[in-house]
Amino acid sequence: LRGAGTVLALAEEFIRLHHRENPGAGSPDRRLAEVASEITRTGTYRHTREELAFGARVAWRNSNRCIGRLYWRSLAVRDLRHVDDAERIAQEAVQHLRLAGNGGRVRPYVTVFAPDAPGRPGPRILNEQLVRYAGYTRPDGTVLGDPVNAGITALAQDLGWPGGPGTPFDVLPLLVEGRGEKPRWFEVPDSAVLQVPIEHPGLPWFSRLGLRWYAVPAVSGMRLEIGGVVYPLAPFNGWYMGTEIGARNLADADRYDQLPEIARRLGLDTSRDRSLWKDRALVELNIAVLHSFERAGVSITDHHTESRRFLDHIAREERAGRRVGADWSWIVPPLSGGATPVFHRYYDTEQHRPAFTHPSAATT
Ligand code: HEM
Ligand code: NRG
Repeated sequence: LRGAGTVLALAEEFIRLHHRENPGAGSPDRRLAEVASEITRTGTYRHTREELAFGARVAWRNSNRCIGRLYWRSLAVRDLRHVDDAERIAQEAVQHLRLAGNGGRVRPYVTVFAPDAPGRPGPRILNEQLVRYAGYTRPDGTVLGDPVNAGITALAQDLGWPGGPGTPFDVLPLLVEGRGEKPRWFEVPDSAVLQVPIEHPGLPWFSRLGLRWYAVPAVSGMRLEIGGVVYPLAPFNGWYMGTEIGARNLADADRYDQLPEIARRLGLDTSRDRSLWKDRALVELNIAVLHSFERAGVSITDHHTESRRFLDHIAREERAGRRVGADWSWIVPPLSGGATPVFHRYYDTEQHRPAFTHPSAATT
């Protein structure tokens, strides 16, 4: 929890930033006085709609792990700060998926729900993302589905979710904690979850692996912090970079672990590391992911294009007088790192505010 003094200092820093970057908003002095008196009275303050939209866009701009920041100005901000009950939150989260999915032409959105206030924590969604695939733990300890979601799947079942059809790609319900309420589960309708079956442009057997992924990565497990105000529920999305799916989600040994099967079907020698069977399987899987999304008319980017754009972004920001923070180990793609330009340099690692933060991370 933050004292009024910290809130005031963070608020002042943010209001000054907002006015510095938006000369049309006029002199900051009046707004600063207003905010100071509101914080003295209530321990917090209400952002204007302009401040909220600017704060959310800058939080994206400041996301050091994100390679996709070139378009930070185009983030669409849904102001739902008046919504704090589980039922409405579930509805609006589903609406977020529909708006963002946009029939395949994915649009970056953030939906901002009620903020924390002194003694009155805001609502939350316990899922890491609005769309996630269940991971059912079998009695022998193995997992059907996505092992990364085994914990939330068990929690959903504890809360009374009867479970899905039992495929490796069952969409989990949303576990929503309204303000001051216990968590409840809400099914996400199929019609709101755009998904892409994975096939390969040159390998007919590939589709028989039965792989798929969802179109919209909508992160719901991070908090949005703007000028000392914490929005614990502010799900955001862009579109996928192919490697997130093809080099991690479907490939990692502790996720869908598809490389051994793909290598086997490619007829590779999996008994020796130096046959590079993993590398060859990875490339085919990533070709399949990009091809399938493109064919389905669903937005996706590749790691070469996105790396170039990210360096453009840094150059453009520097021309605007701003230093871009970045986390090398997250920015460099998990496939062909050294073949992308983002590999061959270092980055400032300072974390600027406003920011998206993990609830577990230390706060100032
Ligand atoms: C992380 C790409 C939009 C905020 C990432 C990562 C990638 C990425 C590849 C690394 C993920 C990983 O390794 O697990 C993109 C692309 C976008 C996009 C292609 C297309 C528009 C956005 C938007 C926001 C955002 C709209 C916020 C408004 C973040 C944050 C992280 C991240 C906070 C770190 C997540 C974490 O710590 O787990 N992004 N992004 N990104 N992105 Fe983006
Ligand atoms: N790697 C995760 C998603 C993390 C965020 N990635 C984005 N964000 N592209 C996964 O589900 O694979 N975004 O807002 O577009």
